[in-house]
Amino acid sequence: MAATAEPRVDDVLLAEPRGFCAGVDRAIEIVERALERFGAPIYVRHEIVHNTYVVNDLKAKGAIFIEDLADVPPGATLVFSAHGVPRSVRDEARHRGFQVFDATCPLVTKVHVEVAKLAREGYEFVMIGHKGHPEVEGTMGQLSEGIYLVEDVADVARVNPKGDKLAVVTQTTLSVDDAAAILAAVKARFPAVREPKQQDICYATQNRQDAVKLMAPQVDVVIVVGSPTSSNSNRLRELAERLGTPAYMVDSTEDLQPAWFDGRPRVGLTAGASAPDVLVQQVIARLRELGAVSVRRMAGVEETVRFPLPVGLGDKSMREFSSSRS
Ligand code: 0O3
Ligand code: SF4
Repeated sequence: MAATAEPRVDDVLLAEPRGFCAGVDRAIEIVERALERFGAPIYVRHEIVHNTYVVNDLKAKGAIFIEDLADVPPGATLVFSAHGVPRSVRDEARHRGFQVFDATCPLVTKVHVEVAKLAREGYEFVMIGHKGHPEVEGTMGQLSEGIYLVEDVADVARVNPKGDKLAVVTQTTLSVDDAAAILAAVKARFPAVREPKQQDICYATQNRQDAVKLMAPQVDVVIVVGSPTSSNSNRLRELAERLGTPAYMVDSTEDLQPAWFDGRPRVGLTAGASAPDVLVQQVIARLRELGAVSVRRMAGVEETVRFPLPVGLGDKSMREFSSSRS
């Protein structure tokens, strides 16, 4: 019997931008610098970012990832993950006297600050996000009450605020289109609802989704590099599928299945905000083994956002913050 030929990839199109955002870059650097400065172990509450490779790499360097502060010994150095923490966690860490470095993305902190400020003015909140996600727990956990989670349009009907001052906030990594539909439903039910001046969905989420919207119609299959726990990576895969292009998420090259490219020679490649470029390069190398002869970068928005590191973790790192929203 004749052997079946392996499916052939011809062309790889790389989405721009893709991969690390400024918040992820900063969060990983905080753990690395804490390890350099204070030595192992450094405790990290929750995965610093939702990526298997990043977490394993930091574990190998001496980071210990925990979910419960009860697992952190007295006197330890503790880093909060990029997704942010509820106030109760921050308070507990302070009471137990840990040396804390906060790797919460400044764009998540901005949402926390807004929630706290408006709550003092008497507002309640609708939060658009995914139940159980650490960022949602962190943002909702800025208040002890008066913040109602909606995951979809149907949930909006179930919100029953006690007063008449209502504001809306969102998770930073949502599907831009889903969030707009849910926000429209919130505004239809509560016409006076207060919206953020600038949407909470961040520049990186917006830019990566915009890039997939451009790329997906030009290819036969989309590969998203990202871990299953990564919300923003899942949204990229889902978006490509919604645009009619089969799409798969891979945590590493081992997940790539040649059958995906059967009769689909044009491959689009992108990566979630927490997926390191080394994995993208490994995927490209594997696609070359499968026959790819051309690897082209799409034109896209250049991102220049940089966030400074926390005080105590470095000076040469005080990089300027400039905005580059698309
Ligand atoms: O929030 P998400 O699951 O997408 O988190 P990741 O994959 O770690 O990516 C970084 C985004 C983040 C820290 C929250 O905005
Ligand atoms: Fe910050 Fe956006 Fe990156 Fe989240 S995805 S860490 S909010 S820049």
